[in-house]
Amino acid sequence: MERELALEIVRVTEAAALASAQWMGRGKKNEADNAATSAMRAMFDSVNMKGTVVIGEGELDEAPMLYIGEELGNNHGPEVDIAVDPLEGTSIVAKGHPNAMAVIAIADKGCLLHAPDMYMEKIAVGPKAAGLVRLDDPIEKTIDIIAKMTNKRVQDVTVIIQERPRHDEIIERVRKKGARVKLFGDGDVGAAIATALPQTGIDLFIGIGGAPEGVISAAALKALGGDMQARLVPMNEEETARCKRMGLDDPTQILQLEDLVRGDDAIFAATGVSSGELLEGVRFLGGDLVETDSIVMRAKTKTVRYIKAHHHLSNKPHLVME
Ligand code: VTB
Ligand code: MG
Ligand code: MG
Repeated sequence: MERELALEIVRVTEAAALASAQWMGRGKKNEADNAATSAMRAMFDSVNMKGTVVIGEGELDEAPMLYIGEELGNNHGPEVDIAVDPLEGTSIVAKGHPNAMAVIAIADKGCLLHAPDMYMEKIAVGPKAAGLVRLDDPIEKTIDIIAKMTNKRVQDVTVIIQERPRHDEIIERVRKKGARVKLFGDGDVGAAIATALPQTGIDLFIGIGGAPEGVISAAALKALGGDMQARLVPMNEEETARCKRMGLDDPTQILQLEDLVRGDDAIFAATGVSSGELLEGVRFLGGDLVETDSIVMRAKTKTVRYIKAHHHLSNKPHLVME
């Protein structure tokens, strides 16, 4: 995969963030999501690649844009699979809450798990504990391993968990063990990636969230040298059948990082919409000036770039909210 693609992709997440940030706090999550999706879709046309959406906004008959199977790019350049979440955290943007991002993961054709839109159990850690944590280990044991590998006291180990009733038991056990719990409302891509960025102080991400988000997170964790294990959680016969159709004979098998994203030719890019663990959100600075913060990384070289950009909305009328 060509390395220029990494910088091209940031332009795409920036466009989605710029468009959706204008919807922040307006209580309209669908409008925010649509703005991100159409801005992202339009920008993809100019990218040098022959891409196919494998994780997107839905099946062909349910999503007008960025649907699974849609071809993206200008047809020149590498053949790649694309996973997108134009607005990871639609309801947080609607409420003006933190943590929303526009995200894309790209890998060589055939290298991203074609995760259906269902729940997935996930555990993620940074480089220091990579290869040492297991989804099925008791959480108490996992925390001990992390304390040892990060040279932290158990009471300083920080576990990030999505605030949902389904996580009540695990939250209780982490607290009993004496570790710190950081709860978040929405957006588990940022939470999973935060474990692999030392400046966040977050050591472990655990819980059940979206499977598409799991694959996107995995691309970033690969580039950051972190680790992840996952398992799909089909809730009914139909979801089980969907897992089998995508080639998983045992839908509840443990998926390693390598099963989620194969090889090391993967790129991850994100632009903050509202401020979160890894990125600041979009700032409207007055006049037509808008500032964005993005992160882009490549698994092959493990280079991580933080890109701050100043945009002049008067030069991007197609991204301005009507
Ligand atoms: C998950 C998580 C996402 O929505 O899909 C979550 O992966 C949905 O969980 O990051 P619920 O069904 O409990 O609401 C996000 O938080 C945002 O898309
Ligand atoms: Mg989405
Ligand atoms: Mg999402």
